Amino acid sequence: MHNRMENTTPEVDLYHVPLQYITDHKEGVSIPEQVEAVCKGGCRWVQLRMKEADREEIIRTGCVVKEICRRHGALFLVNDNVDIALELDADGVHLGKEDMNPLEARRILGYSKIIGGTCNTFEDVVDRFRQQVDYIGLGPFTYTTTKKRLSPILGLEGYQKIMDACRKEGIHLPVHAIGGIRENDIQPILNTGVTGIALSSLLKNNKDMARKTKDIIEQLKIKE
Ligand code: TZP
Ligand code: MG
Repeated sequence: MHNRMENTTPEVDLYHVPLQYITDHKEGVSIPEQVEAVCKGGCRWVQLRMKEADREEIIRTGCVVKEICRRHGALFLVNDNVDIALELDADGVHLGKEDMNPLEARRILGYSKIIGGTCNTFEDVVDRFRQQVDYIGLGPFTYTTTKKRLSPILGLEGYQKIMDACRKEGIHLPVHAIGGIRENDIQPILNTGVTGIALSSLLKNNKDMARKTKDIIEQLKIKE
């Protein structure tokens, strides 16, 4: 199989953007404020995830978040909704298993946009790779309350198995671990071969989101 990066054209090399922040509701801190904080801390990849909001609210918030991301040179992706990603002219979309097929999303958004897909098993990875996604979100690492209807937990062993199988089968693409990741998990997770992490709670639940983001980025750099 080929390296996905050979036949796509996102302007950014996703292997080199190892931290993705996934937005969530936080009492007293709006989503734009969250995004401003993580960008200030050095995060360069934001996924707008607003599971409880209607289309209008997502668009309204997305316009503001996109401008913050642009100002900081951060990628701005939208969760689930290809049509909202299109309307906002986002950098891309992240698609779960119940969302639009990535090939269809590609047809709609074009080759310059980033399309990511959720995976829980090696079979999912093979499917997503064949559907020409630019990166995958692989998880959950462990239990988290951020996502409802969580897929089976992978743990370190799960990541190791899947990443080994990817290497064996020649599947090379950026892989972000996701789901319940705490600070002490980061190095062991990276050691399995994943190329980055996607975080919500760990950053969101910190009083100083910018500072925590900076700390995490330092840890991700050590790996390089
Ligand atoms: N998918 C699996 S976990 C998750 C998504 C979108 C949210 C992030 O999890 P956490 O534990 O809040 O970092
Ligand atoms: Mg989804």
